[in-house]
Amino acid sequence: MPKPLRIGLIGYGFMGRTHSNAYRQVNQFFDLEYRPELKAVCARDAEKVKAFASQWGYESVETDWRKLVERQDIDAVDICTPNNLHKEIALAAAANGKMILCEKPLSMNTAEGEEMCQAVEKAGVPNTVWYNYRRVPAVTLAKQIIDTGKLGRIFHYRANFLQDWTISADLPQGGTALWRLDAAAAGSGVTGDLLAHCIDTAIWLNGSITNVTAMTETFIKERKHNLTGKVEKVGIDDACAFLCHFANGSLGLFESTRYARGHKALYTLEINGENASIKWDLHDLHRLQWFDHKDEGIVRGWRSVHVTDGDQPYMKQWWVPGLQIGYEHTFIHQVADFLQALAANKPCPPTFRDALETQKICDAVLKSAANHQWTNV
Ligand code: SOE
Repeated sequence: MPKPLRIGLIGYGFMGRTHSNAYRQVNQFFDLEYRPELKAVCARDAEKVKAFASQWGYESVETDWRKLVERQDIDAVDICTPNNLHKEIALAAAANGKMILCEKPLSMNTAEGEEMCQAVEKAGVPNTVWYNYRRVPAVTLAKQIIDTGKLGRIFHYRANFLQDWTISADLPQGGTALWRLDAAAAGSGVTGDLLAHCIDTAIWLNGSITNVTAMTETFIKERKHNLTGKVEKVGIDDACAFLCHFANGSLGLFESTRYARGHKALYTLEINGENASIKWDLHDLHRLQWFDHKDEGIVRGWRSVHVTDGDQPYMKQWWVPGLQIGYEHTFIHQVADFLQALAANKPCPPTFRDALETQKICDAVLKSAANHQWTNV
């Protein structure tokens, strides 16, 4: 019988749903020593949080997160709040000896992130940050291939994360769902929200980034604020692009925007090595595009590998070869990995310390954009 791991979830928006779904499904598909138990969910609106609890099967509700992190019947706190609450909650949770699963980005900035790392390290509590795209089977396979050295010397790393949902000037900022547009709640715009994903995957696949040069733009300068009712200056970056050097000598090119009309969530990455190249696209997430220069010349070309076989990452837990999984499964994989790491007394990457590296790069990007200068990470 798996041991229970009693979860206290804080925040029930989009991410609260993806995580709850993962906790509920993980033991149906993975053989694990632990089983998440949905103990409590917390949010300020009592009626809405009760409805969420009954929909997802949480045993109880709280409307004050401080109560939740102090509860003796909670083992792990899952932080799904806007970014400006991550630090305070993580510090309190660590002080109460709770394990922490924190939504990305880790924090509003590096200084906050450093405090969070110190808190979990001092308390000795297991911790992880939900950079879920690492756990798309095709992306994990890319990592395995790169680690064999098959690509040879790496020359280029390219990534995009394109959306179009904030183009309307009538869209307000702040409040439920729209806190991502409010700098006070989010810290930054696409840099912390979308490029952070690209950076996390990039440093995992291609190693550390040493310096950056960036530009940002805020296309809509003022929006009505949902909490104050007033028209206020927009403080987030609507778009951001940066160039960088990786420590392995390769060059990086990253772009993210919420103003790419027609693109809803197009995350793509490409790596060009001396011997081979890899491409991946979130809209076709099972496919890993692979070009191997060592192939016989007359048939050499891009191969489209459909990553669904039992010997490919995570897939033997699912259906039969050829059948697909989706976005929600990346969160299930993360919970499975967290529970396996817990049983083995090992860290589950990205830990807070790993995610701090992404935070440092985001800060360097924003600083470079403000100063118009190359900036060291
Ligand atoms: C923003 O629209 C968003 O939901 C991000 O917050 C997520 O991290 C990303 O995976 C999809 O887009």
